[in-house]
Amino acid sequence: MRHILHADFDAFYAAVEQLDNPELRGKPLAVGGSPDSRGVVASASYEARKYGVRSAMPMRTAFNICPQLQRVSARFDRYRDVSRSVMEIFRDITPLVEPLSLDEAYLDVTDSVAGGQSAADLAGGLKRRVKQELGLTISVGAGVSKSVAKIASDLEKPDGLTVVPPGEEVAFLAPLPVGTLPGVGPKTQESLKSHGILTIGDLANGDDEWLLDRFGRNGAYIKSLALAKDDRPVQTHRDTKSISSETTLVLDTGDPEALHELVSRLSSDVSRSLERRDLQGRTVKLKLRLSDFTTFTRQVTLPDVIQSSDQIAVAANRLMDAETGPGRSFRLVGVGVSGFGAQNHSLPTLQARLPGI
Ligand code: TTP
Ligand code: MG
Repeated sequence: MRHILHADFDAFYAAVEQLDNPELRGKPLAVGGSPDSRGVVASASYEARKYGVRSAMPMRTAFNICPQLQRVSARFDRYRDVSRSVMEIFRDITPLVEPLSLDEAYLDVTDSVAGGQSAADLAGGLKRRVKQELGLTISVGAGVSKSVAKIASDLEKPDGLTVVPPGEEVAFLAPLPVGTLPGVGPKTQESLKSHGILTIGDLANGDDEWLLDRFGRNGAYIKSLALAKDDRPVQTHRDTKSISSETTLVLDTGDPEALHELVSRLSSDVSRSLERRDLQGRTVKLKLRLSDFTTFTRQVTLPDVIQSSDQIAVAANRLMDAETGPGRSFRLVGVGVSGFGAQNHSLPTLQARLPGI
């Protein structure tokens, strides 16, 4: 049996801004773009959430529903530093840390629990350390699987701590709305509702055939999550060998302009994934499938690590240009970045933490 913690900062960007600027503390705050330039809310403080302000909301709407709202622009470098520091605290507890984004991670604490520590104590200790060393609050969930731990961490936000004891996960999940499950988005939720499936418990008792028919393999997958069957292991960065994104075209094409556009879009997907995981790589790979299904890859290794969408697109499009030609059309294009080895996580983290120690 595994023991997994899921930790997630409360109102991450907004909390960092309130930490750095005491005048913003206790006030409704949104971090994001200006309402004049169609900005959106990236993060809302819990004070702002009382008025209904939420992530991804247009900033103009946020000001309409909360006129006294304070707004600041995002400072990504600062959030990245905080993220590195918190991941280092997590790695002090276990080397098995899987960052999901700058502000959340899974921790596999199976060994510590086997050694006699309780998941509740480990989670509580983690929260205390983060508060002491970084001045910020995280919410932590503990359970025997990733999905249970993740759902648990969200339950008592902010500053939450929810432990689901082994064996109680099905009962824990049953009363929650089905949309709480990772993988059940608004559309799936709507469709499930039309079939009378409102809670995770309803889904756990759902008709296999209907689910398969309606959602394909994802139907079986979400039902297994509802039954608390989830044996995905925690994967550290060391296990992440590459990040990629690919698309099968509706119509095969050899048009250089269309291919450039596609490669640029895939590059931006890859860049976003890299940013979320705080990874940079040196090798850019292009995967191609021709109309006759011949599949091959081309790759280039650069002198320096890269992460930005433009840098990836330049390298990938150069590889693409070498493959386009008369009579050649493509049915699949993929872009990937690998070669993360050159990156050193611990150095900047240590520097960022020194002042707090
Ligand atoms: P979240 O963890 O989803 O949100 P949060 O930390 O602000 O609030 P909480 O966890 O307490 O509900 O996302 C982490 C950060 O990612 C968030 O602070 C800002 C950024 N983000 C965006 O930029 N746009 C978005 O739409 C979302 C959801 C998050
Ligand atoms: Mg968060």
